[in-house]
Amino acid sequence: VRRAFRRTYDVTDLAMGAADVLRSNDIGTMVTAAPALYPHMWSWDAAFISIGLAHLGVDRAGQEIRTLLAAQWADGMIPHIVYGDRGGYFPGPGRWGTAELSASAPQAPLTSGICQPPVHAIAVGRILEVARRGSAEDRAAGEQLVRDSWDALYRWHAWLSQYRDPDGTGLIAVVHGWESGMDNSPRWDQPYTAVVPGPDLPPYVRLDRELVRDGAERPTDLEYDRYLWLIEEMRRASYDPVKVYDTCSFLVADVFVSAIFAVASDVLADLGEEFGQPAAHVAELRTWAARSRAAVAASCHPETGLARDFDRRTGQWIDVETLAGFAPLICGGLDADAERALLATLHGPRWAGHPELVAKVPPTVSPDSAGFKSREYWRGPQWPVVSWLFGWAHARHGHTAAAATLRTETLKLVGDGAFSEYYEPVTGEALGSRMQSWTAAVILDWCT
Ligand code: 9YW
Repeated sequence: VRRAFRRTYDVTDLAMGAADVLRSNDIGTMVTAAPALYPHMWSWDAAFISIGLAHLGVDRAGQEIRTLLAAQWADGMIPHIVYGDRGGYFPGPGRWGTAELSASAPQAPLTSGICQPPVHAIAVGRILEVARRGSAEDRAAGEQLVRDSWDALYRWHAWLSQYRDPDGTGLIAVVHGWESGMDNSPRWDQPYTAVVPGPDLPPYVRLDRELVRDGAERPTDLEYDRYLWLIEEMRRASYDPVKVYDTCSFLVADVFVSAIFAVASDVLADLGEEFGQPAAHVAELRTWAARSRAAVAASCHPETGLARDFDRRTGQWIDVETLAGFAPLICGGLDADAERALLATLHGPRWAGHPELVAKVPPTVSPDSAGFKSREYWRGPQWPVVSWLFGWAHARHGHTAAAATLRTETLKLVGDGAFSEYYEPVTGEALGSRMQSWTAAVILDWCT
């Protein structure tokens, strides 16, 4: 029996609820990604969280970015987790061992040894916009943040270009599904078959299973074995980015990360021009942006029009239909007809406009696709944070009406005030963690 979905929301109430979530997850210099399930700082979460924080105080938003950048590795990588001083998450810093094994990793704070999608320049740009709507102090704080973070963000983009696209193809590779941010997406099923955990995989105990009762909402144990085995491989390469690229059994050019890299490089170049940063660095960012934008467009399947990942180990395109296929809508680069067609597909009856959905929010996998699992993490549920990213990109590329629809439909979805990590698309049930910080942050941005 389908539960009646009658969710009404009040924008002021939602904004107040979102602000409460951010405040209560704030442990001082970091807002943890979620209260119990993720009690540390995650890289791309921190970027979205800082956008939400900007509405509570530009200084506090800047502090979040500064906390993250203080953990940047000497070679330029921004790590995917910055550990706070609480435990409570597996794998913790001991499992990674980055401070002992890597020459580039900081001794403090402790971090993981991989990265996440480069949305940070987008966040700094958005914080500046919010700051410029505020007081003279807000404005000054926003501008100071750009000056203080620009070079670190440039070095981060340079790291991605040098170590994750060494041949200059425009597609940025990931060495772990976690780096995509879409951990167990069906995009990774094929490449993960080549990740074969050895008998010497050290034993471990999952903590997430105790916090999310319904195991069907989280990745499986086999998936976790593979996730952990990749960490062993990287430990053996001492997290040297060249060795990892050459030896790791998972190496996939990620079209969604590449699209984010393209548009974020443009945002960073714009900021660099405005704030008088070195012209040579700005020019490099423009080159990377153009190259990645073209590569994302060139990856599109000739019939479906969806962009595709490329398995660098097997030399094969990955023909799996997921939300990541709409990557060209994040970075642009298609001709006008193709862009309109892709936009229509995203909002049409196979995706966000699917007649079974309670809110017209893009699901991570189409309900019409064989791989659709309505409750399982990145295999079907709707993620408000991803919806915000598409909305931001729509607005940037002039698709104003589509941006407005994503906003109202996502607000409807989260109208229960749980600020969940993800939602069941057919019933609207809140899934995963409640009081998830990045969900609250993007809702606050949309409601303010
Ligand atoms: C995990 C924090 C992170 C996100 C990822 C998401 C999830 C961690 O949570 O990964 O243990 O499952 O997949 O994108 O950054 O919110």
